[in-house]
Amino acid sequence: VDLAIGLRDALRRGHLSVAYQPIVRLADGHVQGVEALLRLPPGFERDGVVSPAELVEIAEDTGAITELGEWVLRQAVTQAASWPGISVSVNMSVAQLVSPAFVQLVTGMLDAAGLPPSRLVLELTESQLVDHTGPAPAALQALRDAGIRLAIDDFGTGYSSLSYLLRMPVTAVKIDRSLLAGLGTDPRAARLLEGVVLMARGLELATVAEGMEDLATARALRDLGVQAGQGFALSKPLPASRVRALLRSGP
Ligand code: G
Ligand code: G
Ligand code: MN
Ligand code: NA
Repeated sequence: VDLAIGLRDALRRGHLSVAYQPIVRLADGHVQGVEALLRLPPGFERDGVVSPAELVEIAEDTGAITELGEWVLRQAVTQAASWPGISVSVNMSVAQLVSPAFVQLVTGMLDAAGLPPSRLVLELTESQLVDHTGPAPAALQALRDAGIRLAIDDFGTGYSSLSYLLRMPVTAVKIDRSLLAGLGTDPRAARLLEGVVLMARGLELATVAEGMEDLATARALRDLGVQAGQGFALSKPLPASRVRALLRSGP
């Protein structure tokens, strides 16, 4: 079975979509950006694939991720150009980033859409950054030189090496939700997050906490100095039309 063909077919038929989860400044609730997330229609099933994460994983294994990733990126960049001021974060697979033509592809999309490069954030997981098959620092620097921002996704779940933070020209860390788990109950969870915040400040990295499921967690993270957050307590991923309404009315 050829998922690549199934995928191309699904893209052409408009079966896939992109949802946008608000990223909120914790100090005042201002929506500073959104994360683009691939979405499947209800009842979507192709070769046993039922979730976006599974689709991404299979696309990575079959090479179809280049096409899928490019489609998501173009959707996100085009949508974001129609929204005032906010940034759009897009998840990257390593196969996209290691392509030598990637910088031109992205800057071409930004130009065509009229989106300033500083409003695009590319997210790479910590494990992709640390792995030896991951992008070279120079490839990331080329994106930074073009004005595009780079965030480390799932921060705190990759490898124990932190030395990559000194090599990779990233601009933000997205603190994985597993680090938020003990916040209400285990005082050590707060100490750990304090350490992450201090480190991020020292390295001039922005901080975004992921997976805030209740407002008490959002408040605790704000008090610990985390700058921004996303999660079901603040907003679920939304269709593009609802993002526009949200930006008009406030959260
Ligand atoms: O939204 P959800 O929790 O189902 O996402 C599951 C996983 O799929 C997450 O790890 C997310 O990073 C990943 N994902 C969602 N959209 C994309 C995408 O466009 N590209 C890549 N590479 N991963 C994505
Ligand atoms: O791996 P990545 O961080 O890109 O994926 C983010 C995923 O987390 C998305 O699939 C999104 O649907 C999911 N997500 C967003 N907010 C929450 C939350 O508050 N709780 C949980 N469990 N998942 C969330
Ligand atoms: Mn992400
Ligand atoms: Na994450």
